[in-house]
Amino acid sequence: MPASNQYGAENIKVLEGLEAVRTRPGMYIGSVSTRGLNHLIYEIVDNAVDEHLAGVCDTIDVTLEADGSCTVEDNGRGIPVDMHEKGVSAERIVMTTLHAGGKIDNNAYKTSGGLHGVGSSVVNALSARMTVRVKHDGELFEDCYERGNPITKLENGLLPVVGRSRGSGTIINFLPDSEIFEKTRFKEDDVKSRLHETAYLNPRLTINYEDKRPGTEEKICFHEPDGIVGFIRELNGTNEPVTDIISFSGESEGIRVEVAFQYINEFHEEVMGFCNNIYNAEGGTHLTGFKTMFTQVINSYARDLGILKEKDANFTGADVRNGMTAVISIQHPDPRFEGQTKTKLDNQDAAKALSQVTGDEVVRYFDRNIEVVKSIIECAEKSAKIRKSEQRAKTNLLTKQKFSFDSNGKLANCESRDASKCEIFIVEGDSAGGSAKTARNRQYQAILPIRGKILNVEKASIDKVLANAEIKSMINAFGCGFSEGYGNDFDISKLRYDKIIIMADADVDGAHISTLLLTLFYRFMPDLIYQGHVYVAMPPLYKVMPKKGQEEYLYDDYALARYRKTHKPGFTLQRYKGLGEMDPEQLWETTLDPERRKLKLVQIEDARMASGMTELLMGTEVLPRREFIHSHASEAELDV
Ligand code: TSJ
Repeated sequence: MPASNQYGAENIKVLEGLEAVRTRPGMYIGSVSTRGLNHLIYEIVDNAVDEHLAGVCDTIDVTLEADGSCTVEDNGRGIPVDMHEKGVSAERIVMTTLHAGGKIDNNAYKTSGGLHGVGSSVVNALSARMTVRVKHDGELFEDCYERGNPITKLENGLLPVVGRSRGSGTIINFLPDSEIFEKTRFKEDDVKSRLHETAYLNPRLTINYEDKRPGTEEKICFHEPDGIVGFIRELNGTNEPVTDIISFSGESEGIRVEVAFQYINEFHEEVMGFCNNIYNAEGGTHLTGFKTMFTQVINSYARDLGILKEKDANFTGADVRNGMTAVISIQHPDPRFEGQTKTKLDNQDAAKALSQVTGDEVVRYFDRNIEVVKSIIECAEKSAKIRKSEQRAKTNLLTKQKFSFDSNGKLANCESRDASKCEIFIVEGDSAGGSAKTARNRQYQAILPIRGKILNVEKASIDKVLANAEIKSMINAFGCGFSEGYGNDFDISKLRYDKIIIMADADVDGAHISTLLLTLFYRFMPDLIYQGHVYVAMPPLYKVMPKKGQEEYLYDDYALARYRKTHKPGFTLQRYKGLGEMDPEQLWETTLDPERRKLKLVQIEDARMASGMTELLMGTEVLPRREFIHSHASEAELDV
């Protein structure tokens, strides 16, 4: 059989595979929202990072092109373009086969964390067009696709040469398909922070980022030779350090382990885990291995130093990590993931490896730096003291005030007690709260108005948090308690609402309120977010009333720009400054009615970012705060 015929048959199967990706894109990239869109870039960049991990690539260029496409170029060996056993260029197989197996991507350290590592073919399938260029042996090869379908004619199964090249490498340009994605504009802030993170995790890699899109033009070089030590430095920013940044690495169970940590003078704990350079949002065995051993080590020093007496109980893990910022990065040859979003590392050998390397290296450091151990123990003592007094406060809250929410009259509860059908709207401001109470479907929609700015839980001590009336009424209304570092009284099975919907104005203050609420949930009720119960309502920004035809609500400035292009001028435009400006009927139509409203499901990364932003917004530094508010003021969507 001639090679081309063979390929013909193969091709049909291939396209069926990619068609499945287009039918259910969410299954491959998580969602078709901006998150999924940005994920396309990370997927392609991860392929280049794999080449870096193979030791044959030190530079990756990522360009957001003016036409909305993205170009990723590396200086690696170039995707193999030679004849594959199936009778076509290997590059074709890589770009058109789901989970292209075999030699081509059989890389021991291939990224495969959760949603990642789905393969370049998925990006190809979800791109209106994609161009692959490979520099190899002085020649420039090219292959073009539309929606995953190859449109370049092969010559005896091989790619055409379109020019000369110097060096070797791979250049991918792709334009996300607007038939698939809700929005096709990459979010530069997410892209930049992800690329920066990648640079921290790969200290010998340089990533050149360029945004060529009109209005957001920018060029940044991400190169972080200090690696995760630099990452800790950035995470801790200008906080007052309690210790130096301590770092160590080692190998155990065939797993490479790298750890860096530092204590700062804050009631805070942030321990981030990465496996094969992919962030593990839900943590996993590497983190538990580290934490368990670290707790053991500190308690053992505390006893040796006589700080804990025989009768004293050990410090808890949370005590010991009070003030800690840590990054744990491992390279695992065969990572497995579990959890809600498949981002929780599941390999037991990773726990063993972390326990072993941490036990050896931390003790070695602490033996030589005993004053560091003492400062860490001081942090733990502060935490233990608060833990004990708060335990009492908490018992009071959960027993005596259990049903205060009904008597204080703020919560307008719904009639149904079937949690799976119930929703609670957290509404900023009494006037919007009043409208919402009138507008809602009282059968299954509850309204909880909150007043003013809620407490910033990032900075406040736990007793202040629990004393805050707004927070108390939320905890009481949700019905499932809360968890914090000192113990876990959170029981999601008691949750009284399937959806918790944050409803705030589409302006700076509203974004701020949302950020604070997300921070609260992230710190004290993270399972609400992990299990997908938290949403942000998206009230419209505009109402347009044409002279003839249907009036419409528009949800952002893009929608308005589009409307202007597609409609005759002379329509009336109403801009909503806040939810309070809508009458109950409008509020129902635009924001409450499940048939018509727009909700944004909050993901754990959103909350993590919100928690970081809270520091920016509430911190003492005035400058970044103002800059942040201004740079985000135009984003009508609360895509924090
Ligand atoms: F796949 C892709 F399109 F997503 C992509 C792949 C995107 C980008 C920006 C780069 C790459 C890529 C792939 N860069 N470098 C490589 N290298 C290989 O695929 C390769 C080359 C040679 C050998 C070999 O064993 O000789 C093995 C591999 C995996």
